[in-house]
Amino acid sequence: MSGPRHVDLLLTDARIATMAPDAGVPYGLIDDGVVAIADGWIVHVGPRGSEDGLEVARTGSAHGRLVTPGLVDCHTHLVFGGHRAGELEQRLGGATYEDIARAGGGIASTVAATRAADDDELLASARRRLGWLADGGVTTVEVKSGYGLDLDTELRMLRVARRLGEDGTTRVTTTFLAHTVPADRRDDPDGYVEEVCREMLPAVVAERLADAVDVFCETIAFSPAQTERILSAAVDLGLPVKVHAEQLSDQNGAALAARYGALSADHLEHLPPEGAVALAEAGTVAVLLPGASVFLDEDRRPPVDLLRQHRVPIAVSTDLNPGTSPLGSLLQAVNLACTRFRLTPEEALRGATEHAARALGLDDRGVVAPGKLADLALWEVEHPAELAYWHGADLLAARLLGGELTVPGEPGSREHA
Ligand code: DI6
Ligand code: FE
Repeated sequence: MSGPRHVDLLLTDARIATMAPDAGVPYGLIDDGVVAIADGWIVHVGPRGSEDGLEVARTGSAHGRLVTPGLVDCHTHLVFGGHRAGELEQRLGGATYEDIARAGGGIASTVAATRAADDDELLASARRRLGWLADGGVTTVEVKSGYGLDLDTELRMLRVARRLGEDGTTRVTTTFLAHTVPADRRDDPDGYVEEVCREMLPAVVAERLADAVDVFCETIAFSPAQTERILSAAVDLGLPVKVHAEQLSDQNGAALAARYGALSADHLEHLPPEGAVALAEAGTVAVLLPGASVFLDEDRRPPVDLLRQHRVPIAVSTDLNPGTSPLGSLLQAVNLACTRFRLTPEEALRGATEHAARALGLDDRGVVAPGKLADLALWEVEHPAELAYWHGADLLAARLLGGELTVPGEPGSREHA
């Protein structure tokens, strides 16, 4: 045996919702616990006193606050130009999301604004939105492309997303999203799909700009056959895949995603029973996006009982985007997942931590346990269910990213705990 284990920081007096899946108690709760951190990683978690024998350099008290894993937002489109507040007014006047999209608004209008923005503008607005999420306890965020639709702008979006990660305030994973067929290619959608597969994806891979590939499988975007062509090209290039599936209609997108071993199938309001079975068999995570459901005022809800029955892991995310979910708080999505989709607070919090990490294919975060990154959120609440209960409230006291403290309101600040 070597000597006592060196610890950089011992966090004490913490009520820890570890979210460990096998803990046998709700939320994996440790009422009065400690977390030991070395080199940015968690090396020990346990009740008060369990730290005996560790060689501790520094101790910091959580003062009885609730500690959770840093939140993981596994589905966002937070890099884009402009905004679409005008469409809210149009929809309140009676137009539907599909009406606006077919009339050349919708995604197409954000594509125009994104192409027109230079890299610095895209970076500045994305940083601001990332700051909202970080101030709400998010430590890892997935960022999709998909508002360029041409090679140059798609690459620019992904480079901006990578630069957000290099800021070091929040961990960023990137996804190339085949979002829709651009207006000037509507006469030859299959030709556009071939361009995505033969030019865009290889260029993205050559620059290592994407950690995954996503396709919007929908009547206003890509057909199941086109979606399959893109998934297959992505898998051939060695990239994990995911699908925007069954958001507005049943296209069998979830079953298709499962067939390609997708990390996740996202939205799922129109998921049929066979789709749930397919997700379960493939181990694909169901990502629920209640912000879009509320903003579009969709009657249809994802079949949560069916997902539970087949033990499909459920994640919850903001879907932060300018058209269907201008939502800058993951806890708000957790709240809506409960009030609108009837998830339990524990399911919803697991959906923004453990299962969200799984939806990104990451097993080094999302749980407070030894061997995981020291990405933590400290909250001004007593019970973890409160995280799903209060909404529109600033509950975050602090975040730790790799063991380093950041304080809400200063997403760029890096002071030591
Ligand atoms: N589903 C959505 O809800 C967003 N994209 C997608 O695939 C909407 C994107 C937009 O309207 O800008
Ligand atoms: Fe989305």
